[in-house]
Amino acid sequence: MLTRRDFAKRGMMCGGAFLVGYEEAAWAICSLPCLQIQPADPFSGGKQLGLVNFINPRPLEMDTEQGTELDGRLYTDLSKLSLQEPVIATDRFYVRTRVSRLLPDVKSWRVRVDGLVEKPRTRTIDELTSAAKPLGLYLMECAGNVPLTNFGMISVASWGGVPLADILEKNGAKSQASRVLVTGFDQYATKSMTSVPGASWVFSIGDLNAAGAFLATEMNGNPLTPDHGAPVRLVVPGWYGCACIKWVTGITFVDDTAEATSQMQEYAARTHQKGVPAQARDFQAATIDQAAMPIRIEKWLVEEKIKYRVVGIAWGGHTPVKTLMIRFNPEEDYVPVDNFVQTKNDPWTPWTHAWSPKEPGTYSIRLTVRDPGVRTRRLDSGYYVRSVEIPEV
Ligand SMILES: Nc1nc2c(c(=O)[nH]1)N[C@H]1C(S)=C(S)[C@@H](COP(=O)(O)O)O[C@H]1N2
Ligand SMILES: [Mo]
Repeated sequence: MLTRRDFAKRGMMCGGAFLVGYEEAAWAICSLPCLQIQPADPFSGGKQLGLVNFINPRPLEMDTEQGTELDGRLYTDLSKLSLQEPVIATDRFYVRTRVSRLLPDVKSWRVRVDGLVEKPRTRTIDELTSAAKPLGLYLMECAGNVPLTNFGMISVASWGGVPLADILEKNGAKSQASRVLVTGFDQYATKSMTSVPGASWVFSIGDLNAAGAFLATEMNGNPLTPDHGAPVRLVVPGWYGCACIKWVTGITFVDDTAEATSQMQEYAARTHQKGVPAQARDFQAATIDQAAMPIRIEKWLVEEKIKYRVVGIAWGGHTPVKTLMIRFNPEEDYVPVDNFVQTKNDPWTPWTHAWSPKEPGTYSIRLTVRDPGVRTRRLDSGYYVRSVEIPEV
């Protein structure tokens, strides 16, 4: 049997495998002659001169932890993403809220399963880790991912853990138990300047099952690190990170009258709710719409001419889209992205596009998806637009 690691190796040996859907397709593609990123590569024989940075109002340290506890962050430098390897190393995976100084001992950690159940019980961390299995590659994005932080609050990891459905099933929930409240440890030694402590979220059981939610104990083949929620966190594939509760302490069955938590209310606008509902049942699923953005602009010299290559990612949504369109300024028209093949919505799909700007100047790069029926609220509002200053053409 092939292990995940074998797949990953094959994927890496075979340039372009990732473009056609990493996991399923790596095998199929690699038994054929390896596909290149594109058949007629306009950059072949050229030399990459460097990168043109996106315009950002303030300089920012990427890929390094800064601050502590609720104000602790790490922003992932997306410009380093490889076209072949979708996973971000754990020490570069974005962090929103660093571990509390008051976190209890992880070796004696337990998760309560209680509320509207016949009999409450607890799961020890040893029970959870011994039931853990590899669950695949999933993306996480903070709902508050913004240009000011170079959109560095989005990453992909290979996760391991226990499907939440396995835990929910075995508990003899009462008939009125339609939802579950997942609670994380949230007491900090220092008061936050910017955030409200209290990370817990109420989900409908149907939403959790549909998303394939799981309790993760492993990330990229190792136990979770403290900043990523050790010893156990929730991952809800396709949902914003605010629902992916770290340091999980409890899973409580509740009914339709459950109140929205402070975390849900803090994130209501950023998860596109209508107002700030008081009750959990009035919250829409905090899912990520199909989205796309450029992550780096490469400057090349090809046959004595300056050329640019835009590299980007597409993610979110639940049905792959056929065409992604790019536009380099409001006066220009949208054109289809050269190399974009999305076969899976999760994890992200990298894409590339050759660009020869007509003159030096400032360009604002915007993407759009024209597939009917695909919801793209953030793309529609220009949320992921990035600007660059092109010095020479
Ligand atoms: N207990 C707890 N869980 C939490 C948070 C928190 O503050 N406390 N922040 C949430 C938010 S807003 C995000 S985006 C993700 C980030 O997970 P990461 O830091 O591992 O990337 O964790 C979520 N889980
Ligand atoms: Mo977040």
